[in-house]
Amino acid sequence: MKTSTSQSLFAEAQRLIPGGVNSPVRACKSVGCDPRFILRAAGARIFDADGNEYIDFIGSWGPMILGHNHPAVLEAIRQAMANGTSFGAPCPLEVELAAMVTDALPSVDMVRFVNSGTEATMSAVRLARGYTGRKVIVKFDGCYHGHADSFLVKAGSGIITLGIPGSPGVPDDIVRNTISIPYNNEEILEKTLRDSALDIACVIVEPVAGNMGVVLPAPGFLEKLRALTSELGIVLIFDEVITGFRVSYGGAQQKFNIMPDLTCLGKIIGGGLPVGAYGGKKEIMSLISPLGPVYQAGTLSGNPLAMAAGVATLKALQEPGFYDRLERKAAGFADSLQQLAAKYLAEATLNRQGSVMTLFFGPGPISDFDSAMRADAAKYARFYREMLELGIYLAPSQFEGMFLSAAHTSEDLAKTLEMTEWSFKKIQN
Ligand code: KE4
Repeated sequence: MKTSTSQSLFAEAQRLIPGGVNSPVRACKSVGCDPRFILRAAGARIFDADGNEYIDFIGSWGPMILGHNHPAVLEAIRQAMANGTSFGAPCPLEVELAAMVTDALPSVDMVRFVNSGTEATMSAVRLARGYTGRKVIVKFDGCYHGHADSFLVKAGSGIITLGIPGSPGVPDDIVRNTISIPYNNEEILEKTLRDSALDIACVIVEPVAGNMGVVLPAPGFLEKLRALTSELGIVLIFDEVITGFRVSYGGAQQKFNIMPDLTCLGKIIGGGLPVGAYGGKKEIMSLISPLGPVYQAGTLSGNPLAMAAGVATLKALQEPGFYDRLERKAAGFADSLQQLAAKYLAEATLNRQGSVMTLFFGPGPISDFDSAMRADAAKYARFYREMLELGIYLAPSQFEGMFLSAAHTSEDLAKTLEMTEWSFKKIQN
């Protein structure tokens, strides 16, 4: 593939932007190649600056469940744009999207929109600390909740991908108030919560982990987590930035029938524009300024264009049968991928929740950070590079998800499987 334009853009970008990217995982460092600079996207496809076309399985890291540039989303943004891009004042679209989110999630009585998943999770943790008067938060190894200081302890996503233990710049007294324990380990969970109950403000969890690769909750794990946090008066925060409106219209909490105290959202609810949100029980959300004393604010929160994109996206997701069709498509693709992996790879484990999945190049079962780390990231990197050259755009990390959308056709998936078989053969030796 010709990549000279991307290469020269990357050289210039590295002069001006740390690592040449505005988010580390995009630098493709862990998969041993330079990033392709993308000019445009449509449906299940993206097109780079050298004119190369790819079938896209990143989908902007989750938002593009409808596919890129869905006509209804584009039209909604166009209409909103004609009225102005930002008011710094409340607008009707915020109310409309808030109503859709609270209707979709019975555990969410009230919601506050922010501009990113990180803002959502950091605000939810501040709120939990304000509500309980306690300082300590509990997270799970390999889960990623954005880049706020409290979360950069044994975190997933770019932290795993770049192999860094945490991050300089996070003061010890912040780290001291974050406990990170193994995902899916009920025994350690119970001991940790009971030993420090009086100090723990909240547990924040990805109900389906997506940042150490996709890792599903073990049967009973989320139920145990809910029972313990309820008993001990600890706020349970579901970080549904990936799973919200992805694994079902009501998110993982609907799928697994668990009512968290607070929920964090992002990605899909912005339809590709910058939106995050946190919400939950009125008793807790009432503490948020200006209603209550816990402060949180944002210049562009509730931005009309982003709200319009979110409303249009959620309306499209309400189409009868949307999730059933996506599930059938994803299940069929995963089965075929699993068969190819079994045929060509010595060790492979496919974890999937609906339309988000990860093929680990390592032995299963993969149920937590340590087992995910057994995967052969170097082999994945070779696979990634082969697929990229064949026009298949995967996550540039073994420890991220692969996202299918409504826009992926059966021909797209058949071609992807054909290219996968070709790539498996190439990396075998
Ligand atoms: P943002 O601040 O990146 O919008 O959201 C942070 C976040 C919070 N919670 C979960 C479960 C998340 O997955 C994320 C962000 N996801 C990563 C990819 N797994 C974003 C990609 C990137 O960092 O460039």
